[in-house]
Parts: sequence; C-alpha cells; structure tokens
Amino acid sequence: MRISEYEANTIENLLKRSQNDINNVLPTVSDILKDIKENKNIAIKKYSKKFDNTDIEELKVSKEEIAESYNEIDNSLINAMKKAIKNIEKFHKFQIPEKWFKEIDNGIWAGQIIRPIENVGCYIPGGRAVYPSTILMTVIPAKIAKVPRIVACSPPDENGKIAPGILVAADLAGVNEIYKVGGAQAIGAMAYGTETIEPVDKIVGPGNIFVTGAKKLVYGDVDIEFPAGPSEILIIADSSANPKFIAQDILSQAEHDPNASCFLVTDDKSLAEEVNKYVNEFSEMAIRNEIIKESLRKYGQIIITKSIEESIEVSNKYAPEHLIIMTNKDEKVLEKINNAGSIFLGQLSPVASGDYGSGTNHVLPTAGGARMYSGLSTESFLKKPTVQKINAEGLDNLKDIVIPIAEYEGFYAHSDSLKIRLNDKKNENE
Ligand code: HSO
Ligand code: ZN
Repeated sequence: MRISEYEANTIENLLKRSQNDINNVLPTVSDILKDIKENKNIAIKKYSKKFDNTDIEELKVSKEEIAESYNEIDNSLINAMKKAIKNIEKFHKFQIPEKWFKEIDNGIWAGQIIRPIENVGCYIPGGRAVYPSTILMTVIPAKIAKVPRIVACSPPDENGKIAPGILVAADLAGVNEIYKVGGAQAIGAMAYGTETIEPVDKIVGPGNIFVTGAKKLVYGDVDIEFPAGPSEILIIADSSANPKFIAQDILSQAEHDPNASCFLVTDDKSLAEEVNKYVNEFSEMAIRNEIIKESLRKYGQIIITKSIEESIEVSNKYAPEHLIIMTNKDEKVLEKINNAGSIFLGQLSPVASGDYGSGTNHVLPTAGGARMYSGLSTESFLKKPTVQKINAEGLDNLKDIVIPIAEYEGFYAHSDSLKIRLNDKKNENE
C-alpha cells in the first residue's frame, strides 16, 4: 500500500475512491427499462439470454426448487444462517420506532403512527460472488417492519439456477416470492411489473452500475435506498493497535472488488510500516489475491497524521462505509465521529462480524453517502403518517396562526375553513 504523510492540501487526492460513472450506462439502462415496461416477460427473457447466457422458462422459483436447495448445502451453513437470523432479528427489533401523540399547545394534539410499506423488492447480486448474507440483511428488517409482501430477485447462472445458499437464506428469512432475474431488467420488473411479477413500492439491495443506474431511473415511481457501491473501509489506529488485525481487516474489504477502497489513518509511523508489511505478506497467501492486489494498488492508502484528532478529521471528510477504531480511547474517538456507515470499536470487532452476524445491517452507504444517509434499517421499510386532533380551544389558538398566513398566501378557502368552524356555535364545547 502507499504510505503518505497527511497534508491538508493533498488529502482530497489521497482520499479518491473509484469513480463508478453511472452516467455512462444510463442511456443503455433507460432502453432496457423502456423495453421491460412495454414487453414485460418477453423482454426479461431476452435480457437473461443476452446477459446471463441462459434460457429461463419459469421466472418464479418453485417450492420444489427451494426444498431441493436445502439438500445442496451443508448443515453447518444452514445452522450458521439460523444463528445469524436470530441476531439480525434482535438488532432490528430494537430499531422499531414508537408511535406518539402529544399535546402541542392547548387543545392541539398531534403525533405519528407507524405503518409498513406494503410491497418491497430486494435485489441480490450474483456474478463475482453470491450473497446469502445480503438476503438476510435486506429481508429481515422488512419482515420486522411487518411488510406484507417481500419479493427477491437474483440473476440466474448459466443453468438457469439461483445458488442454493441464496434460496435457503430467502426461505429462512421469509421471502414471499423469488424470481430468477438480474441486472437492470430485474429493477424494471419490480418497478413496473410484468405478467408474472407484481410491482413493488420500494427496491433495496446492492448491485453493479447497471442495477444502481436502473434504481436511479425508477426512483419516483418507487422508492429506493442510497447508492451502495464497491466496499470501503477506513481504520483509525494508534500505537496500541495490533498490525496483523488491521492488515487482515484491510484484506477483508479489498477481496470484495477490484474497486474497493481501503485506508489506514494512524499517528504511528512504525504501525503504518508494520501493517504494510503484513498486508503484503497476507495478500500473497490470500485466495482472492488478484482482486485484493488490484484494489489495493488502485485505492489502498496508509495516511500518517500528527495526532489521532487529525485522523478523525480525515475519516469524517472521507465518510467511510465501514470505520474501525483501534486506539486506547475508542469511546472518546467515537464521540467525534460524524460521518460513517457502520462503526466497529476495538481490536476484537472486525467488519466481518457486522457483515454476517453480530446483528447490524451490512447494506451501507458508500461513495461518501454516509455524510447524509444511514444504512438499511427497520425504518427503511416504515412510513410515519402524522395524526392530529384539535378541539374548540385549539382552534381558537390556531386562528391567529392560520388566518393571517393563509390570507397572505392568497388562500382564503383555507382561512374560511377555520372561520366556518369558529362561527359555528354548536362546536363550542367539543
Ligand atoms: N462488506 C459488504 C457486505 C458483505 N460482506 C457481504 C460479505 N458478504 C458490504 O460492503
Ligand atoms: Zn464484506
């Protein structure tokens, strides 16, 4: 990895992440979406042939296929998923917001109730890796939010199949329908509907630039969450940190994608050198070493700062998807962190624990999105309609607000809607 000293005027350059230019693919994606809208299943099958190299007869995964998939994976994997589900469920239950109803002023009560989105679509990527864990991370919070209909789409392989680990995860998490369709065409199908796939109201889940581009284009017809692109990690560490742990955490994100970004920001030069030594050593032995090497060559950086305070500044500027803090004052550092998708405190909290099973969600904002977005959560699947109830005293209270402002805006029917009530003696004691 490159090692550089922090300098205020060059830091922007060091913090570069991959420029996945979605704009370049938008014209192609827009054509695909139009085709799906017009030609539905026929168009989906055409794109499965073209992009996934397979002929799909039945888009929907059958009950038999799901039952068979349990025999195609190890029991240890099934048990691991069941254990993960427990923790993910527990964490996401704590995220359920409370409804409330309070007196705002005399005679004016207002609050909010909580309701689920009714139809949700989860996109599960295929290709470079299969992600049963992402099924758990998208479906479980929707389930906890009591979404009545949860659909999943994932690209089929050359034999027209979805990996059994994904089907089992989907079944264990409680997906209602699974379809063998990937890419921009899956997003179009879930947004607009086809003869087989009823449309949904919100689409979540990570994907390549075609998927992300398609989500951007269907936004408005349906809701989407933040863009989730190549993985990122930033580690703030001081001399108390174990360099081997840091090196392995860096590799764990680099192995995702040649465009993943990995940073160590430390005030200790000798730690920086040791981490670099272990990163090189571990990379040689790593199974996905080509992806790791490319990612670290392009977007791997070790930055040496003058103090941990300066390291915190760098991290807040970068707004990483994952942040690990390994210092002798982790909680103090945490207080000053503003921009990060998910934060891991201390030597024994690798990102992989959150990726799979400590309970937190792994669908997180990348590309600086942590400046304004939080990761996927139970609330991502909930709406909060507001409710109010006014009595005669409240109406009297409100007349001095509503009437002048409404009339200034030229909305006399608005002010009259109060006046007609105020003048109606019958309501006086209500
Ligand atoms: N670290 C990924 C999530 C994941 N890791 C899934 C392994 N499987 C999110 O950036
Ligand atoms: Zn990961």
